[in-house]
Amino acid sequence: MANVNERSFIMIKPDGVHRGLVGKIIKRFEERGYKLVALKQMTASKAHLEEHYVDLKDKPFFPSLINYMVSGPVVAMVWQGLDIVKQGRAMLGATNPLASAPGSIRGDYSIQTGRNICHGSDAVESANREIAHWFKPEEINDYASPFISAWVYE
Ligand code: IDP
Ligand code: MG
Repeated sequence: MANVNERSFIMIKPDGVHRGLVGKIIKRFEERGYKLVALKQMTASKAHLEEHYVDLKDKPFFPSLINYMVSGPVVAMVWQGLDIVKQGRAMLGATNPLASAPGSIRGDYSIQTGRNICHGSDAVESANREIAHWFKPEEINDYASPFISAWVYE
């Protein structure tokens, strides 16, 4: 069943913020036709990031991943629209920028896996978990957008 209210957690990592790519990344999702329903900049704590990446806690790169992610502010967002989880992953590109197609965010702006600019949820279930981890319910704006309803969807 088509769900135009599907949500994904998309985050610009500290390298993306430092490199001034926030506007460019937001623009790609806006231009695609997705709706921004939550956004905040924050410097996340180590504990918060360890919980976000809990599935990776046994990986050898986990400590360096956490050090990278606590090193500066991130821009946390919730984007909404049809197939946003899958489309968001496609727009980001592969985890390793070497495998990311030019035209994707990672394929255009990054070179190494450990500095790959952005995060996107990999499934609807993980999106729901991540959104609840980063945002309070009242920080998410459930608003009608007549232009999107009429001109992005049939
Ligand atoms: P994803 O971000 O594409 O979903 P995950 O496998 O969930 O990829 O890994 C989370 C993040 O951990 C990656 O985006 C990247 O920043 C980092 N990472 C993953 N694999 C490696 C690695 O082999 N070396 C260094 N960092 C890695
Ligand atoms: Mg992942």
